[in-house]
Amino acid sequence: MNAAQTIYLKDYTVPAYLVDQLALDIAIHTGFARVTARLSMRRNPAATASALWLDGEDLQLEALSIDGRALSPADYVLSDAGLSITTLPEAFVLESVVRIEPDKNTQLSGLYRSKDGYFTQCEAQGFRRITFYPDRPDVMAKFSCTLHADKAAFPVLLANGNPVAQGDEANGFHWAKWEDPFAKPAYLFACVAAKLDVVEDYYTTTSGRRVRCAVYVEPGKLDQCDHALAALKKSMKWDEDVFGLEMDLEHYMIVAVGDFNMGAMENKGLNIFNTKYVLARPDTATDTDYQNIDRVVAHEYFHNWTGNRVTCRDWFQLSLKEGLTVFRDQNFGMDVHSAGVTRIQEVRTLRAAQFPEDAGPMAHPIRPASYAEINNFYTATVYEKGAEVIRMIHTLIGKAAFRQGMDLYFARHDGQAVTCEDFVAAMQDASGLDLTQFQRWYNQAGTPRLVVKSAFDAAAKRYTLTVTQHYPATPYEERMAADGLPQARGPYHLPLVIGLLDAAGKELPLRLSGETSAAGTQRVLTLREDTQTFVFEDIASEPVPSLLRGFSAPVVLDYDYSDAALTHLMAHDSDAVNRWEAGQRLATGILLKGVEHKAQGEWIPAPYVDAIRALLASAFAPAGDPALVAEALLLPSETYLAEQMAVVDPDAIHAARLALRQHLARALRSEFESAYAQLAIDAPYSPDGAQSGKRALRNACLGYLAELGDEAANALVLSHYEQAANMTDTMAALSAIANLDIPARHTVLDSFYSKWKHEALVVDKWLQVQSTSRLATTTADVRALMAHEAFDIRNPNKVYALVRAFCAANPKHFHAADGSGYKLAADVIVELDAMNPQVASRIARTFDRWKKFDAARQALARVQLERIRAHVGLSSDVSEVVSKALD
Ligand code: 0A1
Ligand code: ZN
Repeated sequence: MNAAQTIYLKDYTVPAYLVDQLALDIAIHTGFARVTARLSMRRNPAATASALWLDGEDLQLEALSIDGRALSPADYVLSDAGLSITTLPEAFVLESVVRIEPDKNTQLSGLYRSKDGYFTQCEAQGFRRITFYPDRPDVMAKFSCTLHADKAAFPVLLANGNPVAQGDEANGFHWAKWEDPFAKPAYLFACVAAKLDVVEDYYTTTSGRRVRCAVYVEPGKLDQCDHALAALKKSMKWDEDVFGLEMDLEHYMIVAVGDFNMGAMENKGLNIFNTKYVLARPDTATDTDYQNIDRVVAHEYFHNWTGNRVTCRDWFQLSLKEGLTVFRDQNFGMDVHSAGVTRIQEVRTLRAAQFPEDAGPMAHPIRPASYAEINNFYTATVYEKGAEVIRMIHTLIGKAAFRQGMDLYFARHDGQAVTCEDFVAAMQDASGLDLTQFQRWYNQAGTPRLVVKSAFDAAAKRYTLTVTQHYPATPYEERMAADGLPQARGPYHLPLVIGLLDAAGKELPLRLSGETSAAGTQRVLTLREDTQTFVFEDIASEPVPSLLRGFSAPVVLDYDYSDAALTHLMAHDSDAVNRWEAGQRLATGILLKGVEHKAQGEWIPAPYVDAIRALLASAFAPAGDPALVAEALLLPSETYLAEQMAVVDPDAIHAARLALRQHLARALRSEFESAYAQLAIDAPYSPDGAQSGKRALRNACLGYLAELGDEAANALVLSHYEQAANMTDTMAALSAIANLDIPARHTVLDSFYSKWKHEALVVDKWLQVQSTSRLATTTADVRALMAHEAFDIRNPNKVYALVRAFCAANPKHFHAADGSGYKLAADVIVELDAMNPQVASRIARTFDRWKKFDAARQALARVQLERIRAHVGLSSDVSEVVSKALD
């Protein structure tokens, strides 16, 4: 653990030595493992430096030799961070033997123990915790890996690539050797020695390669693998169909592990997944879980090209692989589920997670110019905003040119470690569109605000839109300037997709001044300047503009819509995102008024209730889409509302949102009841779009009815729970029950736990409904649950379900006026930091927006942040987050 030291993109230099081959040998013994690494190295002709640097962390060096000649400690310099050697031949074989202690590895980075065996996680810098190595993504080598372990305890031995040999050894051990034919950076290495069950299937690629697809899971869980395996085959087909990209190995393995810091990892041919994104059975997983599995399986699979075949030159370029791969998995999601719903969910996530990040102390561009701890940069900005940036290129140049750009990118860079500029250059060269200015998206932090003004000239039948960009500097720019690296700022190049609706809701043909004829009813307006004006001709009456369709750019759109205009868009816009968005704007306006008046008096307009009634009815019209209606019924979250306020009042926000839900429930009770009855499903469970959409709407109706709190409503919720035949329905009822202060609450929660205590992922759901409950006892309940047998602070999923959900998804209690929520978070961060800094740091991020609250809350948060910062031995992960927050 060390104090945060800043690393700069401008200091990048090429590695002094390259590795052609790496032969790894890992022997797992009781209490320790011995790792022998043979690196075939040569000087990098492009380098000026001549010293060799090998990263190494928590390794006990047992032997080191060059070309078979043992080195003595006088031949190298060894520190906590690695090893350097100055005198070396042009080419040589370096062999090291180290001892490591995977059983004590609570960080879950490098080689570590989980229940069923040993697993690895090497991104970003875990490989250096396995052996001495130039652990940087621009060093790509061909790996072989021989594993040795006790055969009875760890019968499955896996590594990247192809199995080439195996055998038995003395003392009940066995061994297996794997070879990966593709050169790769160390962060893509993986191995597993465990007791696991496996399910297999085959996929034949267009060019005829037969790929063995295998999912390995904890013994006894084979009945929860089908969906992940099917998702893998769907992803393989999709990448061939859409991008012409085929699987390049004969083995594609997914291994599920219960202890994992993140979602999943794209190691070449051997993905390691959090069980959360593999295991699913109708009675254990919700529709959302099923969809997430599709997306994460696809994401890791798509990395095989965008990330593995072409990787990142350095970690500043992380969005090169992540933004692009998220964009690809989003499009997969839009193709295999509903396009509209998928896009709406993305917009919601972006606004809930990324916009606040861009507005807070950790603001950074998708390609930051500096960082203290790279693990802190696996962020919503690098991933989700990164995907939006790729989507804008796609919108600006069009689908066909985008595909040509991808082809050119692979033609130029297959097998290389490259930069974001290389990607943009391929897109520019393929399309002919100048993307120089577009690159600002890679370098500027903060969410731009587009202020749009409209003017209508009835006599001239002319409609004018004036768009002004605002992009004030963020703490990131201030920090860079203080470091002597001022960042130039300027307007963005972005696509603003629009349409115009007439009074009947019809889309108008769009002819810009100077054009001879209209070109359709939807246009991509290109913005490049601080202020631009667009004039539309032949507009007979004042239209309602539908702006930023499909959320065509990651910006805040500021246009002074009347409530009537929003209701009109909600009912008629052909763009699903904007229909949804109109409803969200309307609700946001009402809720902020409610917050201002502390939900007193007549603050809910009757036309809004009518609009919601019409919305619900539209689900049952011939072309109705229940899934979209379910999305639209969901009010803006408390966190989103908080972002809209100058000084956040979490109690007033909670009260207003609850009051609006209760008001709608009372006003539309019979509509919700009849929709609930009509949407009952008889068919056997399937997570498909049609069925899950109906369930989502039915459960949204149940959620509203549960707000009534009378006997009939409570009885309905309890009977929904009793009759639920799948986890989606069970959780819909359970989360409502968790908010009710009724005696049945305890009985239900207790019986749920007894039924599911042996299914870790279901226990996580049980923890989370309690940590996100509204009830006044929640903070005390979370403390009590931390001492429950179901909780384990060393398991990231448990910490995320109980603690992170409390901090991030229960603003009323996290921001409690007495500071009890902040204290709870800080207690966990301090305790966890010593074991798993990455997870501790993720919890610390929930303090990001503390300066938006009132002075009393700020004072309470500051006490906790300072207490964390002062903690002796604090990790660089938490230190970076807390120091930036306190700045
Ligand atoms: N590359 C993975 C995410 C990931 C990153 C870091 C990890 O450990 C610290 C694990 C996974 C992905 O994008 O899916
Ligand atoms: Zn990824």
